[in-house]
Amino acid sequence: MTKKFYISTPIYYPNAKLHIGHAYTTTLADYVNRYKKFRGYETYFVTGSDEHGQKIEDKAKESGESPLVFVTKIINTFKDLWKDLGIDYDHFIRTTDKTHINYVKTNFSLLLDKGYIYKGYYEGWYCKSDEAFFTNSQLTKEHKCPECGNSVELLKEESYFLKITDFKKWIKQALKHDDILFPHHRVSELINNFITDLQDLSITRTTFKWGIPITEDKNHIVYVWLDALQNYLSTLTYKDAPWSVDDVWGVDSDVEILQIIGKEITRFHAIYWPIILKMLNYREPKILAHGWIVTDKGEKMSKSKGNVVDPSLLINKYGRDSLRFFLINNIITGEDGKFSENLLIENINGLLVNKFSNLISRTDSMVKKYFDGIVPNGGKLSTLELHLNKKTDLLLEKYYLAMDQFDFSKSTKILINYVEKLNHYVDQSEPWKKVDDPHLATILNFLIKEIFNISSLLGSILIDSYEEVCNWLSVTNKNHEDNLNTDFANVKLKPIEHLFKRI
Ligand code: ME8
Repeated sequence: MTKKFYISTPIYYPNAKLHIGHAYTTTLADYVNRYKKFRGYETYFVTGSDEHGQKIEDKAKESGESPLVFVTKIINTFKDLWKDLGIDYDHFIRTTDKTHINYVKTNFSLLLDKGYIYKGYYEGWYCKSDEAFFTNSQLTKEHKCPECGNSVELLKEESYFLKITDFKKWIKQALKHDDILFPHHRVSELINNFITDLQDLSITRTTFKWGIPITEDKNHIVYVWLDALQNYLSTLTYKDAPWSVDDVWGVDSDVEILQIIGKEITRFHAIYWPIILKMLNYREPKILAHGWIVTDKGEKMSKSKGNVVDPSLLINKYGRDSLRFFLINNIITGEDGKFSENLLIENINGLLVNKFSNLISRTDSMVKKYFDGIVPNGGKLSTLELHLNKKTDLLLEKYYLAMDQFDFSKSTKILINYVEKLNHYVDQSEPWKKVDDPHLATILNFLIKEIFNISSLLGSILIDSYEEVCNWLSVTNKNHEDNLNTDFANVKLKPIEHLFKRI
């Protein structure tokens, strides 16, 4: 039976254009999704936009538009960015879609019926820009929002609550013992900072209108997080969804799940979200909370700080493969990592040009020079090739392990390390000195096979380069691990440009 994989990104707020931080999360998700397809999985990849809430309502007002007109314009820029970055998602969900709205309303009634929702009053410090309430003890010393540092206001209003505290013991145990949250060190952080003080979650608002109205009480709209989190379920109720909610989230499901998020929304995804799932009799998610992209000076990039980098400019200037590679390789998965244009250029020149591109162009010119561009048949392997063959087996094992442990930045190091080994093999075997030696054919046959192997693995990141390599080798049946170790003997090489150029 084909194995199945479900992957999601956060749904982003359409209050401004996306920046490199959002591109980071979505690139990671695209990478894993392509990798899983390569391994033979059927996959479903969802991303989208989180459109309700006071912040968006205010922004739309400022621009003199209705909220829906305002967000629709911004969402088009999201979709353009994903296209430019090569993000191959299956579904773009909008929380203003009728299907999603109906789903949220129905589940609200269901949770109310089950006794998990009650009506009361909420009083707390509210941060508009994070759409989140904080208790007194969670505020900073300066009495500001602990997440973004902005001012908070004291609010008291009638609200419906979700009985989160009923599940306090359960979630603590689940976080400790089940593999819900990666990297694991975030678990103790979460337990120490949030579980001890855990309170029921306020899930409706009466002070603004831009949200999903509940059927039971016309003054209340669903508060953004209960609305937003359920996109991961409702996406499976759309007409074109390949699987149902039960197929993916049912307790007996064997679909693998991975939800990639930035670390600042871990509290919502690793505490409230599993509890909501539990209330609905669904199973636990698997969450990877990655670190932040920070500036050279170590400041978090964010819309509110105005220090963001526009990924579209980088794609135009350096190409999407370079940006995708940088993000996955240079930001240690799970930790904060710096972005600057200089770091990107160093990465392109040092790894993609000097190592990867160079390996292909030197091999290409030798096949063209010594064999008229037709890949020769290989003969008996020498110890050098046999040694490398062993390394290839190990490479695959190590690469698959890193990917399956969600250690994406390690996975690229493993691949680049193999590219280095292949370059070293060329230097050691000195094909240019073997013009009259029958082993020359074996060397070049072997190199072409290994270049295809490594390009196929890198192909989940370097999507355009992989296309070019396939074109060079006339490969049509691509992107599958069964094609590894293809013998290209007698294939006429097509022209190939330098995949990456020195900057
Ligand atoms: O939080 N570094 O949306 P959002 C790395 N709508 N990743 C970053 C980043 C940075 N500097 N800045 C943003 C929301 N991100 C909610 C989510 S989900 C049910 C609702 C990425 O537009 C990272 O993935 O503020 C982070 O979690 C997300 O963008 C926040 O996007």
